[in-house]
Amino acid sequence: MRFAAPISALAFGVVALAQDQTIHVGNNGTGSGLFFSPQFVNATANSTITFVFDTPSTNHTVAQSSFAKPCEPLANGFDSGYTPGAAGVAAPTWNLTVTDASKPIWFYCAQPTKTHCIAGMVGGINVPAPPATNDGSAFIALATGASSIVQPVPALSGIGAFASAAPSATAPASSGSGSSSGTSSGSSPSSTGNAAAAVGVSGGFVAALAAVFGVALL
Ligand SMILES: *[C@@H]1O[C@H](CO)[C@@H](O)[C@H](O)[C@H]1NC(C)=O
Ligand SMILES: *[C@@H]1O[C@H](CO)[C@@H](O)[C@H](O)[C@H]1NC(C)=O
Ligand SMILES: *[C@@H]1O[C@H](CO)[C@@H](O)[C@H](O)[C@H]1NC(C)=O
Ligand SMILES: *[C@@H]1O[C@H](CO)[C@@H](O)[C@H](O)[C@H]1NC(C)=O
Ligand SMILES: *[C@@H]1O[C@H](CO)[C@@H](O)[C@H](O)[C@H]1NC(C)=O
Ligand SMILES: [Cu+2]
Repeated sequence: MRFAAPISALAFGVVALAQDQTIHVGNNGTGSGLFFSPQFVNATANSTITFVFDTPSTNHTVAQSSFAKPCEPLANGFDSGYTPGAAGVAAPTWNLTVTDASKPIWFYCAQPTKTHCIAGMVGGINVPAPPATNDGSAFIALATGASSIVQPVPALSGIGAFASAAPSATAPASSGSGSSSGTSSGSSPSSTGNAAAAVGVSGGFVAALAAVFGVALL
């Protein structure tokens, strides 16, 4: 599963130019607020939305809802789980892949402190263009008119979209080939050290190959 996803994403990117996009959560890098930025995006099937929980953040979620009940989880919907980010640490990201671009995907932040959803911290993917009874501004109006926020249960899989891993500031550990750059630049300082040491010995090329192979087996 983890092996197949990057390969198909790569293939799609080359063949059909999937437009991957970024939505900032709670802090767009220059200022913080109870918002998703941009709030609405159009996304093709198989493209990925990267939610960036910019730090310092105030502990947000990305939870799927219905249009009618913006501050309540949709049955079988996705939820990133609460993702706090302290000042000075790398921003966690969460990669959501769209599988069905034919229907709107609505989401909200479930944080009860300061009632983020009711403050308008909601967003959507492939929402109807205005004016429509279920366009983005109608969704925001329903959210700000909600009387309570219902807590979701973290779930990678949703309706029309899924994630392969929980939010993280580093790429998840790889179990296959094809992601050696992510592994070496990510959370493996000890294997980077081994590879550097191996290059120093005579016959370093073979040793380096062994080191790379060892990294791939992690
Ligand atoms: C980021 O958020 C701040 C605070 O809400 C706002 O003033 C600023 O215009 C935003 N910048 C961008 C690029 O969206
Ligand atoms: C999405 O596409 C529709 C139809 O082309 C367009 O009206 C709408 O403005 C687009 N929304 C965004 C957020 O780009
Ligand atoms: C998305 O990927 C799946 C699996 O690779 C493929 O069957 C489908 O045709 C793709 N959808 C689009 C719109 O390219
Ligand atoms: C994040 O918010 C949730 C819900 O309010 C809370 O249960 C959790 O303790 C918070 N985590 C941090 C690190 O503040
Ligand atoms: C999300 O995708 C980006 C770009 O491919 C990657 O750098 C990041 O590690 C991914 N995040 C997670 C949690 O997988
Ligand atoms: Cu929030």
